[in-house]
Amino acid sequence: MKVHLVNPSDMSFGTAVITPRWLYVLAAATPAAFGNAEICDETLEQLDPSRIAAGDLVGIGIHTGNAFRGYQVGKIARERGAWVVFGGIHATLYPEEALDFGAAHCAVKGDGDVVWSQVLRDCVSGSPKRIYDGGRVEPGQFLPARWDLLPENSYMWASVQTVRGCSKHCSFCSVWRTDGQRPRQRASDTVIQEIVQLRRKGFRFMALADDNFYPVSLTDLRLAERQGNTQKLNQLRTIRSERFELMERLADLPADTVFFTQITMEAAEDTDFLDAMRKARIKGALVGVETVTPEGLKTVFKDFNSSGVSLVQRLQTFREHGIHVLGSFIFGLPSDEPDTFDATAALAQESGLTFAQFVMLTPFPGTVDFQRWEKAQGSTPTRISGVPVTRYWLTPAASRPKMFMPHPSMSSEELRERTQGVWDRFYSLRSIWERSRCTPNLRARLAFIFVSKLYRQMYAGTGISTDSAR
Ligand code: B12
Ligand code: SF4
Repeated sequence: MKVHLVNPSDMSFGTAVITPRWLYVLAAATPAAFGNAEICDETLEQLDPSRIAAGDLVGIGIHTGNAFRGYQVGKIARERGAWVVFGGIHATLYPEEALDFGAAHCAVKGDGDVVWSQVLRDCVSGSPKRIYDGGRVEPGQFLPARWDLLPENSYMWASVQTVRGCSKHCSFCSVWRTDGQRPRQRASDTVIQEIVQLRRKGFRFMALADDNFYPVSLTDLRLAERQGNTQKLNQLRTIRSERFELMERLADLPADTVFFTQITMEAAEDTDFLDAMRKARIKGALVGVETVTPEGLKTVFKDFNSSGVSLVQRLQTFREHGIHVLGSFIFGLPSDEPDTFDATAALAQESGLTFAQFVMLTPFPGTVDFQRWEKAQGSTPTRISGVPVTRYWLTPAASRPKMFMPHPSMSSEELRERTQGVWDRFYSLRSIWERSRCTPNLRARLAFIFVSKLYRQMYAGTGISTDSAR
C-alpha cells in the first residue's frame, strides 16, 4: 500500500510562497513500513490520478477554502480503488461531510501526529473506523516535519510551528476552539533542529507558523499574580522563559536567516520581548489590528487591542524595536460607519506599518460569528445553486457571495468599494515610496515597491476574508 498525501488547490503555479506544513508532518507520522509518503501539493501542480493504484491510501488535508477541490480529489482517489482519508481544520469541524461529499472511508478530527499510524493500520486490515479523533497532542508529541521529502526550489518560505493554540477568544477565529486556549509550546531543541535542516536545504526565510507567537502577556502574569494563583503563575512564567530561550537560540543562527510570525499587539508593552525578537531576527509580524473603533473591538471580543492614540503608539513601538508590522484590518463589522474607512486609512499610514491587509468580515465555521450567522439564517437559509449559503464551501468559489453578513447601514457593494478605496490609498505609489524609506539603499527601495504592489495585487479585489487576524 502506497501512502499519498494531497494538499488540494484549484490553481497550480509551479511555485508557492509557504510550505504547507501538514504534508511533511503527516509524512513524518507515516510508519517506515509504508515507505515514504508520496506528496502532492496542488498549489505546485495538479494531482496525476494515474499515480494512485487500487489499494493505495490517499490522505487529503482541507481547510474551508479548499474543501471543494479536496472533495473532488477524494472522489477521484476512491474511483481508483484507494482508501480515502480526510483531515485538517475543515474535516475536524465537519467530519461527516468528508464522508458524504468527499467519498471518504474515514475522517480524522484534530491533530494527525499520533493517530495517523492507527488509521493506516486499520485500513491495511480492511476495517477503518468512520471517524477518528486525534485530539490535541501534547507539545512533546508534535512531530518534526520530514523536510528531506521537500521538492527542491519550489517554495520561498519554509514553515516551522513553535506553539499551537491561543488563549484569546476572538469572535471571527476558530483557532481557540479547535486548537485550544492552552498554548502548546514545542521545546526549542526540536524547533532549532528543523530550522538547521531547512537552512541546509537552502532556506533563509522561515515563517513561524504559530497562531500567536506571544502566548503569555504581561497582563496574564499580573492577573495570575493578583489572583494569588501560584500554580498558574509558574506555568505562565515557564512558557515565557521558554520563549526567550528559543529566541536566544534563533539569535545564534547565521545572520542571513530571517523569520516572520503572527502576534497580538499586547507584545508592544513588553519591550524585552520585542528586543529578543529583533535579536532573533524575527523581522516581521502580522498583527491583528482588526478595527480602529472601540465598539468594533468589543464586537469581535478583542478588548485587549487598543484604539485611537494608544493604538498608533503600540504599532509604532514594534517599529521602534526593529519589527516590521503587517497590520490586518477587518471591514464590515456592524459598528463600521462610512468614516471608519477614512479613519482606518489614516491610522494605517500614521502608525508606521510596513504592509497592511484590509479583509472583509467572513463567517468561518467553528467561530462565534459563524454560529450567530447560521442561527440568523434560520431553518430556510438562502440557497446558492441549491446549496444553503451556510455551507458555501460546497459550491465553486466563483459562485460564492463576496459578503455573507448583511451590514445594518451599508450595502455589500458600498462596503466593497470603500474597502478597495483603503487598499488604493495605502498602496498608492506615493505612500509606498514614503514607506520604502525603511530599506537601506535604492535597490532595496525598488524591491520594496515591487513587493508592495505585488502584495496589493494578490490580495485586494479577491474579496479575501478574515483570517485568524491575530
Ligand atoms: C501558517 C498559516 C497560514 C500561512 C501558511 C499557509 C501554508 N501554506 O501552510 C498563510 C499566511 C499563507 C495562511 C494563509 C491563509 N490562511 Co492560514 N493558517 C496558518 C496557521 C496559523 C498554521 C497552519 C500550520 O501550518 N499548522 C501546522 C500544521 C502541522 O498543522 P495543521 O495544518 O493543523 O495540520 C495538523 C492537523 O490539522 C492534521 N491534519 C491536517 N491535514 C490532515 C490530513 C489528514 C489526512 C490527516 C489524517 C490529518 C491532517 O494533522 C496535522 C498535524 O497535527 C493556521 C492556524 C492553525 N492553527 O492551523 C491558519 C489557518 C489554517 N488559516 C486560515 C485561513 C482562513 C487562511 C486564509 C484563508 C487567510 C486569508 N484571509 O487569506 C489563507 C488561505 C491560504 C490558502 N489558500 O491556503 C484558517 C482556516 C480556517 C478554516 N476553517 O478554513 C486557520 C485555521 C486560522 C483560523 N483563523 O482559524 N495561513
Ligand atoms: S485571532 Fe489571533 S488572538 Fe484571536 S483567538 Fe485567533 S489566534 Fe488568538
